[in-house]
Amino acid sequence: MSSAVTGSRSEILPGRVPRVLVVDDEPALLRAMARALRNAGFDVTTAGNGVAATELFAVHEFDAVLSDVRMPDMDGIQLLRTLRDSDVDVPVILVTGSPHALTAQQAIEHGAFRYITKPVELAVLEHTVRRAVQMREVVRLKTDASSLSNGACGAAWRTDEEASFDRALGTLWMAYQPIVSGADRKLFGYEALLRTEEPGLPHPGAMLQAAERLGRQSELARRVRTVAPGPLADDVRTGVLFVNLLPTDLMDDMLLSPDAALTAIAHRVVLEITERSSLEEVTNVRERVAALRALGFRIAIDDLGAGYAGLMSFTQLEPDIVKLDMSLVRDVHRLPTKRKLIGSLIELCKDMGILVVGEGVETSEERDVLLSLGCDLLQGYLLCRPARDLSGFSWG
Ligand code: G
Ligand code: MN
Repeated sequence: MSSAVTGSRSEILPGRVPRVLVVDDEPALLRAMARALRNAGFDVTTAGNGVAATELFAVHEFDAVLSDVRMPDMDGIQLLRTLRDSDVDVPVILVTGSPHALTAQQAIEHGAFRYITKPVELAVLEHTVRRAVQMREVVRLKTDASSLSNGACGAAWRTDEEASFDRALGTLWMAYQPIVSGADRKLFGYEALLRTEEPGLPHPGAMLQAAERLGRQSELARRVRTVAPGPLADDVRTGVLFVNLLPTDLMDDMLLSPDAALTAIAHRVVLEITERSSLEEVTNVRERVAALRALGFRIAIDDLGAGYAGLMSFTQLEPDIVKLDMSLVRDVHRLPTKRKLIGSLIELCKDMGILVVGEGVETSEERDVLLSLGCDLLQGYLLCRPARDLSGFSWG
């Protein structure tokens, strides 16, 4: 942490050290969070429970509050409500060990600034607190300006898009779609696919674009990687877990963290890197991929045939698995050119010891042509749609 942290005190609040109140009933975690924030240049006060926190508000002003959700007597949600009821408009960041949709919803309804999950990554913690303090300052300035000009301006320290993104992050879940072996018709594994309950961001593409606009891609990616193992984590019979990396993921050192949820089951995880976006912006691709392999991860090229990176990604990533994009698979039984193309790609992959997945298989005709061409693995609506639970599949 410490010196690598971006931004000095003066950059956050001119001429003043921002004051943060940290509330948690677990003394060790309270100390660790307080220490990390002090090292990052915040003036930190701690409280062991919600009641003590509200009492502190009677005598101090804070620029941000970081609070555990589950605490005896007064939990984090009650603390948030108490503050709002007494018109204290401080950004509150909630921290929880059990990311439950209901709590997320409640947190957002009562105007939590953000909602982060345990195990807390100190870099995320610090970044989030920094943003909270900055937003508070923006609101202060706006409110001052509007009172001067007599205009109406609510203390909305979050934009609508931030609020929507927060709700999406809070209600994020994964759908799982089976990937099946063609040779023995047995389950090979599942791909985890991002889903949210937020109507403002109804599909993964919208969520990714919002993350990009808000500069919150790594936050989304980290959340995906934390949630993805889900029901597969403790049951090896569920096979291999395929997880989509977001374009910026390869640049995130947290991906290599030995403590991360995915790393714990790395030998059962295939990281899918899409061919749709270029790897040009990623520095040291080969080193980064080698480090992932050293942890036990396998690498797949996703959406092959849909992007422009083409076969260059083969040399950059040296994939273990290649996933043929559904645009190639669609109507392969009717289109000789597609059949030839897929046939050659499969041959090339076999030569290189790479497994091939046919994605988006919707008809038995597509399935049969893929199998006749030697495609190792199949995925698509024909076998099973993505679902919240680990579903079985039918051969179609
Ligand atoms: O880019 P990637 O291949 O990870 O995207 C997979 C997407 O395709 C998911 O959103 C999933 O819901 C969807 N999908 C999975 N199987 C099929 C299919 O058979 N047909 C169509 N149209 N979409 C599918
Ligand atoms: Mn994919």
